[in-house]
Amino acid sequence: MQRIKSLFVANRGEIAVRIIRACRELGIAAVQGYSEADQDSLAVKFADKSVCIGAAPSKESYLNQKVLIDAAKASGADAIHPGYGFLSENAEFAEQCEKAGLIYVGPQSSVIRLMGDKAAARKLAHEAGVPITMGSPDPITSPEEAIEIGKRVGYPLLVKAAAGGGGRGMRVVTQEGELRESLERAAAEASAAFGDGSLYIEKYLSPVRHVEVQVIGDGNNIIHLGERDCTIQRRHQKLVEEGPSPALSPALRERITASAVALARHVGYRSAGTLEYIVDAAKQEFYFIEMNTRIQVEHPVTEMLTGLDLVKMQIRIADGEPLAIKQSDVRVSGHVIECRINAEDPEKGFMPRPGVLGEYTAPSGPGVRIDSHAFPGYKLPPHYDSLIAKLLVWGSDRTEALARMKRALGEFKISGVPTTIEFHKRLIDESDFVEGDVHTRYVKEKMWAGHPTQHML
Ligand code: MV4
Repeated sequence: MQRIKSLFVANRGEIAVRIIRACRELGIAAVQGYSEADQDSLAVKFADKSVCIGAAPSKESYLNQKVLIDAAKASGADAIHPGYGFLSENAEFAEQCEKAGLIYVGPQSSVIRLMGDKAAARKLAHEAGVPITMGSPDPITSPEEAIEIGKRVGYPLLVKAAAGGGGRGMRVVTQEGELRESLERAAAEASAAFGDGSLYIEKYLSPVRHVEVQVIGDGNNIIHLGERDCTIQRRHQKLVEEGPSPALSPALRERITASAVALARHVGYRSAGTLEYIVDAAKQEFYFIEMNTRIQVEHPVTEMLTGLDLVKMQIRIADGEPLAIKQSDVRVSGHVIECRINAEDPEKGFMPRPGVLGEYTAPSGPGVRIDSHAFPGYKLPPHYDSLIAKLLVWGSDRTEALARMKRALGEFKISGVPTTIEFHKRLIDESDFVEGDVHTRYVKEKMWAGHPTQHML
């Protein structure tokens, strides 16, 4: 007994298109909420119905909770999908949807709230037996307490905002003499940015890789769908994701995925979620850092590796269906690489460069998937992120995937805006990347050394 007959898409761009496609395959009508800047978007063209939800600035449209919920109700939708970014990890929004009688496609609002507190999530991980870095067990209450922790775990330290995440509000402290001032500044920044100045402290590990485990559950049956390696990033913006991670031995993979399932089970997780870890490849050790309670940009990496449709699974679970598969049904096959094609200028610190696309010719052929909302003549609004397309390739092994990505990048023709295509072409020829020998500071230190940066990590 399918309850969801019509679903409201509270997002834009490629993920809106992705959600509409899932709805279409499930026989669910899709209602697209769009801002004035997105009137001519592919999502509006593909949806069964569309509703303008306000002006171009996100605050007046994609972040306007009341307008979105009212529009969803007025359209007759039974459910709402938040996509990624915007309101996708806002516990208040999920709760208001539930109160308004809309099925929220995502975890319970209580779980979003729990994991949104990154200090609490760290503690839950510890309870579930998941390794965490040395540091404060709770948010710190005084500079003296922080100094004690510093003496115990040693420097460098990383001061993190409990309400932050994704690298926002993080600060490296190299010695005790800097600690007081760093705490003051970090607390002030966190208060201003998140309305919550709570901080916690961890030993800063470097160099590390960034590996995340995809989980999906119905609250009772909770499984993992393997990992993705997102080490190639710059200023916490991911540029390339791949799976399986070239840095994990089979034994380490077994442990990290088992730990993710243990933590997801500990909170009775429902929907798709991702557990982020940092991995010390040399020592073959891993540490949980945070959990994302949304569908992620890079979810198609996992879809291509497993043959599963994560967005359809999310919708079915939200509709009350039990998860249709068990862990032993999941097979990760081959190797997948995703390159984010952004309208950015890598020569200018990856500065966003919105504009109008002239030519837009996307690659295709064996093993290629493109998730995009772009087309020739598309005007990229300056109000949102600069993603033009996600280019994914599958290969029977990493070598084939690399060759295929190189071939596909060569076919990709975009004019009118600078893009990250040339960056990816360069990366794919770097021996360190080919050999899988990279860390999270690789792009900054090895590939764009000497270019302007605006960030400390
Ligand atoms: C760390 C770390 C090193 N040591 N925590 C960045 C994003 C946020 N989710 C947590 N992050 C990090 N936490 C400790 N104790 C290094 C990072 C980090 C990072 C992590 C994943 C992907 C990219 C990164 C880039 C810089 C720093």
